[in-house]
Amino acid sequence: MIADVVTIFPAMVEAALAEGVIGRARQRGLIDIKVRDLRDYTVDRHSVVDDVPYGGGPGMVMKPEPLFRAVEAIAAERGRPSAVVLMTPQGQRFTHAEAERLAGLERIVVICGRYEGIDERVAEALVTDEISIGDYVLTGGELPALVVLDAVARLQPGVVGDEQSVAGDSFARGMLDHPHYTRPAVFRGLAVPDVLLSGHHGEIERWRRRERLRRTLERRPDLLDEAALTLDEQRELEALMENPPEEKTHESD
Ligand code: 4FV
Repeated sequence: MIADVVTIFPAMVEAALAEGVIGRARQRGLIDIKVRDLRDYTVDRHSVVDDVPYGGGPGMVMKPEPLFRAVEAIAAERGRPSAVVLMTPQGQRFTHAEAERLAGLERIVVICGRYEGIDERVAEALVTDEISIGDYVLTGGELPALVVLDAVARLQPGVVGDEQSVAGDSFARGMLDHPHYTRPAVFRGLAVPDVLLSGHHGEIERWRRRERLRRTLERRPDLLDEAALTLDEQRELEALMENPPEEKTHESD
């Protein structure tokens, strides 16, 4: 995975990409993410990246020239990108499936907007994918870009130590994840479910499967329409729908 992020706040993006699993994967050369300062692609002595909106109205708009120069310079240096992604509330909603699609591409460029947005000619002539992380307005595209880069990078081979945890990704199978517990077995009177202490792996897997289905049914039934359920899961789901477990009140959890 080769990615370039174009932003007016490179330090903010670099800081987040330097830590944890992603930071280690970059050090190990498993993924190659470069952070580009948009101001490096301005030609005026004030490194101007924004201007007033045509037609009036509040705020500023990001100018097309620096963004075109940035993407063209990156393409000249790293090869033509497989995708130029613009983070925007007007984009298609980001999903696990979208993360898997982007993870399969060789080179992506991610543009982080600021101000009211970017000149539409960038989206028309340069951008291949407009992606939104949710129906709310942020002050900038940097956090959305980091969400996408994190979700895509962890799908790269070797990035997440135990491949199992990626293969078992909840959304990879279209369901919510089962609950997780660790020591102590009892904390403030709250006990870990006995089955998890049983060492009975078959029972433990059945319990986890039932919990994934129960939670998905309760919290995100919409996911079940798309979920690729095994025969056992389908049977388990029918059983859950026939006799839904009693409403869980907080302390009984
Ligand atoms: C956003 C989102 C988002 C809009 C104006 C940046 C801001 C500012 N991006 N998903 N939600 N972007 O709110 O992706 O330029």
